Amino acid sequence: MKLPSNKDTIYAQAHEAVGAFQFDESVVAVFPDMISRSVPGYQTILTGIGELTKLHAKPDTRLYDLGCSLGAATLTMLRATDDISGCSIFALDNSQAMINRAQEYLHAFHHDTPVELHCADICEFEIKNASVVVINFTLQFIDPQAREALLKRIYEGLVPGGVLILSEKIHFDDEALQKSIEHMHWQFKRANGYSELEISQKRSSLENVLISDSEQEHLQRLKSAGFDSAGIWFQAYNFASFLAIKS
Ligand code: GEK
Repeated sequence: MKLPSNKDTIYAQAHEAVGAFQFDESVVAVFPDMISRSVPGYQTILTGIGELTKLHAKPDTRLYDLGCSLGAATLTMLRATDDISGCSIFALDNSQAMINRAQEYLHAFHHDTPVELHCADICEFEIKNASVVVINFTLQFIDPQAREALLKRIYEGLVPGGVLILSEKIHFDDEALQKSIEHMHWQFKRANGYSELEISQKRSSLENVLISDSEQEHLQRLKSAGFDSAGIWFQAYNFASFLAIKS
């Protein structure tokens, strides 16, 4: 199910000075359009989150959507837990504007699994008795120094057999590879109607806000957090989703 959205034109006009990107009201109004025209494979990842949830969610456990924005992943997890008794979903975001709108969408969708929406920092919220934890394109906005501690807390909060689904924009340490794959991403944005001005202003606004890691850094960090099994289950250009399983 696609969430309704206005067209993203935030960077269509030249800004005198491009400020740091913020998840405010103006972004909330266009968010589903923005993310699906900017992140290759976004819808496929949402579908995959549903499938992986069906496979790994256990009765009487919690599921978490950390950095839920408008709740797109929460909705796919809700559908996937229809037949699993005693599950509850905790969806968190530290943008009040996102949480308010997510609340409206979730209200309009009938479901049996209870959902708690919280305006909270994912680095501080308690994670326990979890069978599925999703972080869909949010770790990249967390202070790099705080990332390992967050993953460790997630690992500790998972039940045996529980999984973390982590999607991120990644970079490549090899310069030639990085250049070519970044080109593919910009072509994807052009094909989706973004102008050169929009692409370059958005890029400036995300500088020092979205800090990516490489595939190797992610895998190393997941291992240090305690996960024995971890790997990429989906990748489109420089956007990848990892599955990590607690044995
Ligand atoms: C989706 N998962 O559609 N604590 C809580 N939330 C945070 C924090 C934090 N410390 N930092 C950033 N956020 C969604 C898409 S968007 C990805 C996630 C993107 C929130 C922020 O407010 C925003 O809503 C979200 O993380 C990132 O499947 O815009 O590229």
